[in-house]
Amino acid sequence: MDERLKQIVGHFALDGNVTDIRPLGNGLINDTFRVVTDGPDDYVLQRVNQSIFQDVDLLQHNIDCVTRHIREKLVAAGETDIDRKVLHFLPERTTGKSYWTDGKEWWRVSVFIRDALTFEAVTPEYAGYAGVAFGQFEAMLADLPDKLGEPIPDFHNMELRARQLREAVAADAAGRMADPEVRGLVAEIQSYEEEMCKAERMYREGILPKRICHCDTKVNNMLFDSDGNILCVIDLDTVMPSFVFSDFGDFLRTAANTGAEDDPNLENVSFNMEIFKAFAKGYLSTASAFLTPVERENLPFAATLFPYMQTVRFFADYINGDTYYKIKYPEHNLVRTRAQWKLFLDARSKVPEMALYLRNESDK
Ligand code: GN1
Ligand code: MG
Repeated sequence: MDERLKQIVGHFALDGNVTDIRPLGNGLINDTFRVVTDGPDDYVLQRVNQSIFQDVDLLQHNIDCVTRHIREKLVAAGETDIDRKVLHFLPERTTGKSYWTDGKEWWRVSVFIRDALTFEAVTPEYAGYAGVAFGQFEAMLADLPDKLGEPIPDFHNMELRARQLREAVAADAAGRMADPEVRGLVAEIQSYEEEMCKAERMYREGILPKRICHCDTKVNNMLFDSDGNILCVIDLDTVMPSFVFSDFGDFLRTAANTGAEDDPNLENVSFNMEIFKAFAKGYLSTASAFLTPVERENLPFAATLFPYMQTVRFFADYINGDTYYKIKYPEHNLVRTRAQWKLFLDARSKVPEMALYLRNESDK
């Protein structure tokens, strides 16, 4: 066991003795470990990536407000097993804050949720449960009394992401623009830019609201129980005001992809309409209560926006020389870009079918 990690864990009041600390999950940003104890609970230890989240105080403030609010709602609704339905962060022993820092690194500890399953892919049935849970998550946060900051300003702002790609291309910091494939892909991606920046325009026109969203609803950030119900949504770092498109679109980007996010075989990658339909149906069953017509009409757009935005983000990182996402091999971000691009094109070709499905659902 890593003694340094054990020391860090010692800043939090755990129940029981630590018997092991081992890597957990496959997030692309933070470092995550499972802390095994001989007590009743295990814990999750996480190092917050401070080069990405520069204001950890603000970030943890958001998380504290959101988890407290959800917990209160669950209690009020008479829910059982609440500790498996919302994350519980331990206070640091001396400051009482939900993180410990030595000024260089930021760490936090939460209770490990027992008997929970995570998936990289889901069935239509599970996608339906996920849709219901997301609508509920957004509805629960609709009356959050606290004001949340943006831990990453303009995180899901497509205009900003498009600008970052242009800046990466202009700087060509890693010399990757010499590759004709890269140049060709830049031009192809940019030809859709105006279409894909529609949400920001609607926001400026005052016809699209922002609501508190999770903003990282990829399928492996959900914990399911053994019956397929969503226990809770984890990875709350990016909870902030955004368009509802964020959560709807990012879930489908991962759940409706028939391949992997970084699939090297593009034949595996396509947008699965059965997952779309099941998820959308579940989502509308709980979110219809608050969605405006503009939000609702643009859900098919949301399903294309997130593969597009992720293409742009992976690609900008590749061109910048891989400074943001963890990579496993040198071309990883290019492989991710190609896979997300294929997914975007396929999802976009299915927009009419998505729109038709949603219209039929609302006529029911
Ligand atoms: C990152 O931390 P993780 O791996 O859940 C990223 C998301 C991307 C995702 C792509 C803070 O999420 O926005 O969609 O990778 N998080 C941040 O897999 O940039
Ligand atoms: Mg994650």
